[in-house]
Amino acid sequence: MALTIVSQSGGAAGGCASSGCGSSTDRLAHLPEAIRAKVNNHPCFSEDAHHHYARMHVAVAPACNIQCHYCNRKYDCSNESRPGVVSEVLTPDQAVKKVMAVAATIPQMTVLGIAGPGDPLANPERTLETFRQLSAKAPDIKLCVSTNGLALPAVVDELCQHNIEHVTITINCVDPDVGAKIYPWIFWNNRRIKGRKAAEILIEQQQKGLEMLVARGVLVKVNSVLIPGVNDEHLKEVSRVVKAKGAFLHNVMPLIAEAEHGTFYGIMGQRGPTTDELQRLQDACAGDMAMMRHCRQCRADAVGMLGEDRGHEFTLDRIEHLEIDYAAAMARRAEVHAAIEANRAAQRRQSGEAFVSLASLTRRLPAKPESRPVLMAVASTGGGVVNQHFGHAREFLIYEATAQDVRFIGARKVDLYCTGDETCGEAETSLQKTIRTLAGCEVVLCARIGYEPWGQLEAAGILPNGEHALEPIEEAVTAVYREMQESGRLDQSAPAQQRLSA
Ligand code: CLF
Ligand code: SF4
Repeated sequence: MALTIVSQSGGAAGGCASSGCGSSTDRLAHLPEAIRAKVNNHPCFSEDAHHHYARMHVAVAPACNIQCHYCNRKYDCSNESRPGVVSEVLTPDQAVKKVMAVAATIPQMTVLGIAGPGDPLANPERTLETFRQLSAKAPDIKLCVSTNGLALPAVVDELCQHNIEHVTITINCVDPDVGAKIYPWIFWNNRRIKGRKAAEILIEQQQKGLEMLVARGVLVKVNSVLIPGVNDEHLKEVSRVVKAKGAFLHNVMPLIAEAEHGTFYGIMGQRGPTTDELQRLQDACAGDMAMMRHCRQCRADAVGMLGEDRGHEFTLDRIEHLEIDYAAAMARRAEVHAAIEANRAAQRRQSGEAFVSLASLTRRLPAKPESRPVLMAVASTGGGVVNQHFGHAREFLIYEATAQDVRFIGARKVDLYCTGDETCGEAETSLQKTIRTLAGCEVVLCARIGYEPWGQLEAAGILPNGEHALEPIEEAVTAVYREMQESGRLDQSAPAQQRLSA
């Protein structure tokens, strides 16, 4: 079908089949149907959905009512990718136009989130006006908001009126003494309040907002920034408390703190967690509730699949003269979504069958330490399949395989080492960095790979594998694990340098 954006000048602008199989493709199978329907195509609330569907943010909310020690919203660099950073602040009208342009161009975009660059609820008129217009003009788009929670209780009812079914609250602590080390001040009832008292009010409002949303049937995700030495141990308690109050998902994210960002933590030399520390804490919290491990810490104006940013395609000067036939766009979007769902069902079937076959092999083999976990890195541009050239990957999806389970444990960003231009002279350095980033992985699955990186990966104890190109990721990971099991490679312990230590 033809593209549904028309410019004014007339030109086009452009279950595993069986639940409990051990595959993670349908971890939502246990949820009530109404909740499955809410999260099925939300790339943040459903891990599987993030392979298939995109999200976008509109930066309509410049002000904030608190200060976090890890934030400096003045900093704006288009190469940056972290929350609170944005290039262009939009009015609600501009934001609505941008959302409709993106929806028509990227039909797999299912969710519009407002996440900054300040706090959306510290800018209630701009945020709610954007939601108001979109719920009327683009009813097929899910609306989502992310907040620090200070102003949340006051607007819960209005959010519900606009059909907002997904809210994220950033909760870094439930103890004001911990909070006082994270938040220097809040702005509350027209006054600046500092120290422990500020943290106490913020925590009270966050918890009240969470309870009010849950009582109204809104799905709540809690984001927590892991700050080593400040709230690392405390986050297990946060997870326990928010789960008890009905939060749907907990997303523990690593602190990003660099001196050049100009944040308090960055300047003071506060370090972020290692990959290992992050994973250990996520695993420790997972006993209490579902954990999100696929967060990419998006910019407040991000557009596209998680991990990619196509915002530069939709700057104001590019979209201002577009006329969008949204009825036609909605029809096209529905077709694309139906095709994605058919593809997801087929992938679940294939991965389920592969896992049943692995489980059956495991039962036939004598008991050995072969079910030790194996980390595999996967190069994928989306769609839930192994489909990317090793040298073109900007991130690798990390899966852990055992004879009982295949699970996604995170994404690791890398520098693009193969640019195909004169920077190729620097390729070796970037490749070495990539190999360091893949520490702990024993296999890297990709669509293709060159001779040079193949040799260097092998020398580092990481086996490149291009034999499962275009297969569903979990099916491919299961198949490689089975091959390792059959060849006896799992009989040995993983080499020391492969242990997770990045
Ligand atoms: Fe945006 Fe956040 Fe909604 Fe997603 S992001 S407002 S819930 S639509 Fe998602 Fe980005 Fe992580 Fe946020 S990957 S930073 S969790
Ligand atoms: Fe920055 Fe968000 Fe904290 Fe406000 S709530 S200071 S925008 S990180």
